[in-house]
Amino acid sequence: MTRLTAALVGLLGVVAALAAGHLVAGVVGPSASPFVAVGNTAIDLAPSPLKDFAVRAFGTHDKLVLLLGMAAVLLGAAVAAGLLSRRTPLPGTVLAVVLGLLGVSAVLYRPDLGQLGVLAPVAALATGVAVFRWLHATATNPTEPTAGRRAFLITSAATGLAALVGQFAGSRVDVEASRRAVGELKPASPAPPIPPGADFAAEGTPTFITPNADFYRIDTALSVPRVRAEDWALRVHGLVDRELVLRYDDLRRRDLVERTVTMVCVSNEVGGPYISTAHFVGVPLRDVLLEAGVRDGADQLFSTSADGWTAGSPVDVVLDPDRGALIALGMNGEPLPLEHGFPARLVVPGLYGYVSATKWVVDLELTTFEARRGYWIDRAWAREAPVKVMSRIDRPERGSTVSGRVVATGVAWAQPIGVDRVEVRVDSGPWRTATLAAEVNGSAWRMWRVELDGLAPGGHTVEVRATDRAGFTQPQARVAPLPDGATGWHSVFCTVR
Ligand SMILES: Nc1nc2c(c(=O)[nH]1)N[C@H]1C(S)=C(S)[C@@H](COP(=O)(O)O)O[C@H]1N2
Ligand SMILES: [Mo]
Repeated sequence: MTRLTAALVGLLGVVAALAAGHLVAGVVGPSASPFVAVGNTAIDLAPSPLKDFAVRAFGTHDKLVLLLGMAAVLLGAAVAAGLLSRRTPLPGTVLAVVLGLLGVSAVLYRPDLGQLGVLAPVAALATGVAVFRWLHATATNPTEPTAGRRAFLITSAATGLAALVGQFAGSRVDVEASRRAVGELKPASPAPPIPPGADFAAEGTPTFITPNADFYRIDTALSVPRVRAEDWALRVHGLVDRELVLRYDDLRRRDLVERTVTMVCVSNEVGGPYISTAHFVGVPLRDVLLEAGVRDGADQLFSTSADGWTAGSPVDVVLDPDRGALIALGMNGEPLPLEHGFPARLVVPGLYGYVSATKWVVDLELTTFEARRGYWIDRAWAREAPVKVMSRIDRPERGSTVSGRVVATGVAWAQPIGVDRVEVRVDSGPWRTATLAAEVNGSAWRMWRVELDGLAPGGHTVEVRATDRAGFTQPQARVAPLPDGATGWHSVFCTVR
């Protein structure tokens, strides 16, 4: 066998195995696909410092980096095993079995997959071994060199084709059709319209409402959970008077409410981008919890998503009628996009996402903070995480050169009570009070602007700080996001021409 053939045999064996696993996963659950399951398990098992580093270094591309890294390792191993197998098919067979078993253990470790899930990696293992050994035998057939070559080519083409079919067939759980079939989610009480002048978008702030396509996305899911509305149910149980099981239609037929909420991630650095605002439509979480009847002693609402991710929120917060926590079904006039939690998610104003905003939510358990710990709590993040008052400078941009009249703009937030004041200073000079845009509500961000006149040519440092409605001013000292959110003043260096 030539080196090239040997490498190809190894490569095709692995590709065929992945395709078979993916194909079977299309039936037993997309996240059972061995590649995805191993990736998801790697995410869950990765030590917290590594995960925090990945988020810092690659931001929301961290998953792509992981997938590409895994693909590179896998293809490298396949080629190496192929090259080692020029005399005997043993090394390649061993690799196929080892990778298959890795897939099996990853699937068994996933909390969201039933026993049937192992069928996907088992199919991958069997296909990998069979295809590899068949190609190997064909390529090394000494009696019929031309027939052998032809058979090899045909098998290779068939494997490639099967891999393609596997890619397509594997991802066919028709959740898009289910989402389209939902139609309009018309709120009985719509949110007040956003007043004109609620943002300074023409001068560099974000638009007040973030379009769904631009809404920041943070989650541990390598493949977005694909739950159809008609298959979805939400169980409410634990320390309650009566257990509830709510179906999608049960919820959407109620009087839906719409609320304008700014969500923010605890991993957002000072000046960072993981913050967005939407009109969320759904059912008040409080109403559902009161229907179930929360028993004394329950201090934690423990929510679980379809993929096994969990979060714990304080019961007094989610029961607070002024807080307005939602079981959201829609966002900005559409059913939730798949990556933002279709069919349903939680939205709790004033709490960071990791302790409240469970996407693809399927289970609400009333319990205690003693009894259960959410996903990130065992990974060094704080149990209670209210959003901290914060402000960000959007203009002038960091490192930019500006000329003429300098207008500084940005956003500030202090959910759920709202922003009272934003101040800006240049080169540690006196604080100037910024003009605030119209207030929408205390749970949404507030845009600000200030004209910085009389700046001499040269470099300048612009700093910002916000004060909330309780009179608490954002502290100056920089604190990293871990364990309960960053603080410190955002500052930007720019040059005036
Ligand atoms: N199922 C699930 N829900 C989740 C998460 C997750 O990893 N899995 N991440 C949370 C975090 S950390 C944040 S900040 C918000 C982000 O919501 P978004 O992606 O819709 O902006 O979702 C929360 N809900
Ligand atoms: Mo987050």
